[in-house]
Order: sequence, then C-alpha cells, then structure tokens
Amino acid sequence: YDRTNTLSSRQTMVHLFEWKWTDIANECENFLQNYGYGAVQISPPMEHITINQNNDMPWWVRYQPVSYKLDSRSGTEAELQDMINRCNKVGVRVVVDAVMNHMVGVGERQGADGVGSTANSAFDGTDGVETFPSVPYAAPSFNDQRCHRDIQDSDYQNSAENVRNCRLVGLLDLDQGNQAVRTSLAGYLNKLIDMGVAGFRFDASKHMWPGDLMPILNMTKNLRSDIFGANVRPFAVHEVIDRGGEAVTCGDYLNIGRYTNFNFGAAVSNAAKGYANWQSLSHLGPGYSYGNYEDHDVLNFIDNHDNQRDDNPYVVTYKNGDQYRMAVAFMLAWSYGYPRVMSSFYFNDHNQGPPNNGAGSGFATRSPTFNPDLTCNSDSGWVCEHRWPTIRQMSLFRSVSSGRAAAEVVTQSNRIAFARESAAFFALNGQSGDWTQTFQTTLPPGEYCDQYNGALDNNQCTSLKVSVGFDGKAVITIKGNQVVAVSQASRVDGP
Ligand code: ARE
Ligand code: CA
Repeated sequence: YDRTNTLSSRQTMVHLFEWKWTDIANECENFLQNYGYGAVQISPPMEHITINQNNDMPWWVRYQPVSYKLDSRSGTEAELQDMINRCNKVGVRVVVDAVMNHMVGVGERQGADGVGSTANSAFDGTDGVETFPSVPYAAPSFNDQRCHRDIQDSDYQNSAENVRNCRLVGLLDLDQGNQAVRTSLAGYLNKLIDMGVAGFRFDASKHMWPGDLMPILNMTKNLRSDIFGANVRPFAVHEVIDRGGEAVTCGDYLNIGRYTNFNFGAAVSNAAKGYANWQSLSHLGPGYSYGNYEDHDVLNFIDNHDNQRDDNPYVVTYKNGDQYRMAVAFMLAWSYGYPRVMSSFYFNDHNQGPPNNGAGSGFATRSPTFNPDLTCNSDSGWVCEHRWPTIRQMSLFRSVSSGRAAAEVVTQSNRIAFARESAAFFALNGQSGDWTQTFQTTLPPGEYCDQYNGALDNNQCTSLKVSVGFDGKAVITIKGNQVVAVSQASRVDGP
C-alpha cells in the first residue's frame, strides 16, 4: 500500500481542499498535467450533513458522513466519475479522503434544527438510536458498548484503547471490528476503486485499530488494470498525528501503507521561521528526529487543512508569504518522502466554509478564477498555493529529480545546497548576506534558468541564469534569504 501509483515523472500530490469535481477535472487538464503534479487528494466524496452556522456552512461538514452515496458539496457521482476519468486520461491520479472512523456528531438528526444532508438520506444520530439506513448502520455498528463518551485530552497520552474506541469530538464511533461494518467500508472503497481512483488518505486512522484496518484494506480490489496495469494495490496514507509522547504512534501503521508525517512540516517550518538552522535539515530523513521513518513510509507536507487553522500554527502557511514559499520549495527539492502541496481557500475564521454563493444557493461552492500569470484570482476566494510561480516550478523541479538521490550537499551556518544527481541543483541562503561559491551541480554543461524566482518562458529566462561548465561546476551567488533552483526542466539551451 506504499506505492504512490503516480506516473514516475510526476512526483507531487496536491490537496485541492474543498474544490468541486468539475473544477478539479478542468484543473487536471489545464494545469496539473503541465506542472509535474501526479495526484490530487480530494475532499471526502460521500454524503455528509449540511448545516447553517452563522449564515455559513463550515468546511468540516465533509467529515460527518451520513451514507456512502457519492453526493457531496463537491458534486454528484456523475461529476466525480467524469473528473476521475478526465484526470486519469492526462496522467493525474485521484486520492480519496476516506472517513471510516465515524459518522455524524452525536445528536445530529435529519431535519432537526436545520440539519440536512447532501443526498437527503434519513439518519438519526441521537445517542443510543444511531441509525443510518442508507448504509445501513444501526446501534450495534458503533462502539458504545466499548466506550460511551468522548476522547479526553489525557487519553492521547495514556490510552490507545480510549483513543480508538471512544468518540473523537463527539462523532459516533464505528466499530471496525464488526464484520458488517467492515463489509460496508470495503464496499465503499471498492466502489471508488471501480471508478478509477489510485488510493486513499484515511481520515483519523489514529482512532482505528491497525488490526481492523488491515483486513478492510485486504478486502479491497486491485486497482483498475486498464488504468494502472495488472495487480496494483491501492495507495494508502493514514492520518496519524504523532509528534511524540502519545499512546498511539505512527509506527503502528507501517505495515498498512504510509502515514502523514507531521514532524517534517514542523522541522522545515522551524527553519523557515528562523527558529532552527537550515543547515540541520541536511539530515532530514529517516531517523532525523522522532517519527521520521523510511522514505516509502512517509507522506510529507508543510501544512494541512487542520494545522493551518490553529491559533499560532506551529507550521508556516500561505499567510506567511515568502517563508512559506521557501518551506514548500525546500520540501519539493529535498529527496525525502512523497510530498503533498496544500491548496487552500482564504479564511479568517476557523470554521469558515469554502468560497460560496450564500444561503440562498445552499452555500454552493464557487469556482476559482485565474489571472493571466496562471495564479488564482484572489477575488474568487481561492489561494491556489499549487499555482504560485515558485511552487509550480518546484513541482517541475521535483518531477525531473525523480529517483535521483541528494548529492554534493554543502552546508554553512543557516545555508544548505545540494544536487539531485545529474538532474537538478538547489541552494538556499538563510543568512542576510550574499552567498557566492563554486558549486558542483552534477548537471550536464549548459545554461539553466533559476526556477525559484522565475522560469523559462518561451525559452527566455525571466530570472537569474546559471552557467554550468563541462565539469558540472557553476559559480552562483544566492542573495540573502533567497534560493536558487535549476534543473533539467529549466535548461535554457535545451538538451
Ligand atoms: C465538528 C465540530 C465539533 C463537534 C463535532 C461533532 O467542530 O465541535 O464536536 O463536529 O459534532 C473536522 C474538524 C472538527 C469537526 C469534524 C467533524 O476539525 O472540528 O468537528 O471535522 O465535522 C485529532 C485527530 C485527527 C483529526 C484532528 C482534527 O487525531 O484525526 O483531531 N483530524 C481529522 C481531519 C479533521 C476532521 C476529523 C479528523 C474528523 O483532518 O479535519 O475534523 O473527521 C493532538 C493529537 C491529535 C489531535 C489533535 C487535535 O495534536 O495528537 O491526534 O487530532 O491534538 O485534537
Ligand atoms: Ca474509533
């Protein structure tokens, strides 16, 4: 379940958080395929609750399943299928956010206090009733007999049992040990596999037993052979937030796919904020610090849709501008793990839903609009970090670096430079003064265009040019708090 199932030349996943299926289909065709993006993580596609909270619909309704019908705020089943087809056709894979730990919050009920759902299925989450006939689930499908309360803060340190059997923020906790529940969950995954997805991001895996997840995963079919070839297993990444000191660890999940490595974004963000030395990241990889396992075990990212909403986030986010650009660029340049780029909408409030057309439209999600320079128009409400010039260029940098080790690593205080063996070269200067040096880039001789502050545009370099000699060496000046990045994807004179 570790394999990314992406094309080998497409090495970056993007999370198009809360995007509509029709917009994702267009994005695969018009943008992602041209910029090295190999997969899209989509918001949960199953039926979920709808609510009106302070004249808005919060983003997190997507994490309260009502059934596995494929009708959601992002669109219908037909739109989902069309999007999967169109993305696969241009070599961009779809990774589904699968919510298997729970259903709605306790007490939520169809029709009560303005609560509804995206396919109008009946459901009653009243404590002890707990019926979801469209799946179907009923009270015995849930963990109440094992734990009939919410997870408490102290449980995270002390009790894997409680973390896995009690309710996460009041969400009705499914019993994945129950055979009928397993069958329903595997049926949902198999339906998506039949539609052509490449794999899953499993929500709240920390709150499910690996011994229950394994048999559910083993009930899944191979991926579609017409798209992926014969005998390909789905990709799986488990959302396990493990920054140390807890009863449940990411190490518990290594046999059933990758895990979401929150330690990576923390380390890179610390350097970007100036709390740590960039030089120290030359060891960022297996064993660097707690929770960094092998390359094939980790999904790495700077921020995600949860921690970007923290008060004082411990990671950098789009709100940090240049620091964020540098952090994401480093992630994409460095060889460790499978990287995921966050793509957000602008928000001020934690609960704020995606850009939408208001109560009258049922809070229908709006589409992004685009500027001539291919970035998203901020008036449309979408940030589209994945389209920022630096980030899209660094995704290209990564795609040509695929399978190439980091080499020729040079460090100085708060400075780091390295090559990706004969494919690319990256130098980051965290000091305020210039850094001028002769570097071994490992690149074939020629002229390359800096992809961090510019790009090759119609064979014209819009930024600094780097000349690589016959010995692979180049004299490069990196300005203070700047980066120079060049690769086979930015070669001015063509190969
Ligand atoms: C909403 C309301 C709640 C209400 C609930 C039920 O906000 O007030 O009680 O509904 O009615 C998201 C939102 C939640 C939202 C939920 C359902 O974040 O606010 O609840 O959707 O609509 C833990 C888990 C981790 C989880 C994070 C958020 O371990 O799995 O909490 N992350 C995933 C998703 C979230 C999603 C859910 C799970 C639920 O990415 O977007 O919630 O599907 C330490 C621990 C972590 C812990 C963290 C926060 O760091 O190590 O394990 O994460 O604290 O508590
Ligand atoms: Ca659970």
